[in-house]
Amino acid sequence: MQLYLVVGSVNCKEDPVKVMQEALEGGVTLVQYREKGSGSLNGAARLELARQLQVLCRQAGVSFIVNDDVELALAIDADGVHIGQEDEAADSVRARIGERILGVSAITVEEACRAIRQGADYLGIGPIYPTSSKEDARAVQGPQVLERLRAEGIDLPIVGIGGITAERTAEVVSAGADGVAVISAITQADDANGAAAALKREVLRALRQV
Ligand code: TZP
Ligand code: MG
Repeated sequence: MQLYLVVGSVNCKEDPVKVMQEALEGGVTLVQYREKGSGSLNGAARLELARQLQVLCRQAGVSFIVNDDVELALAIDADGVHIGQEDEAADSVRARIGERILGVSAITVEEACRAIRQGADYLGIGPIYPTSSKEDARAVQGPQVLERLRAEGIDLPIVGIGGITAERTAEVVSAGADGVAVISAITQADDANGAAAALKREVLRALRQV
């Protein structure tokens, strides 16, 4: 959960395969394939990119999770699925994916508790800060949302997401996250390897202090 990269063809400044290879070298610990938004790939192209990214993750020993698309996840034997509040219910996805990793996006204590009851393995919480990578993002929560969830006894692994940069990482981890999930901080960087390494350094430094 330390450094979670969310990646798809739409958000990448360069070839997603190159971006992800560099990001893995920089220390990414988990990858979510999120092929969404205008201009996103469908059909065979979507499947092909998923397969290419999955191979790189396997070589790096990093789990590969698919956003929303349970069929795709099962077709490529992905390590897991990530869903939001407006997607298929978590218990139904859990029944379809068996022991694979299930991540659920949540903001409120109620959403988090329901996700846990329905079989989530981890929670994605955000947007913590303003983001331009998700058109239909919910209201900005601030790191306080993480403190609130931890204070309510939510002890599942959590990644904060939304507008997170290396500079903001310590604040997110100190507030209760086990790691950070990013799109643009890595996929829009001139040097994805260096950007990932800087984020990872900040996560590890912050984790030592909590
Ligand atoms: N879910 C909540 S915010 C967000 C998602 C997928 C986008 C995060 O992208 P960025 O570029 O790291 O703000
Ligand atoms: Mg979704």
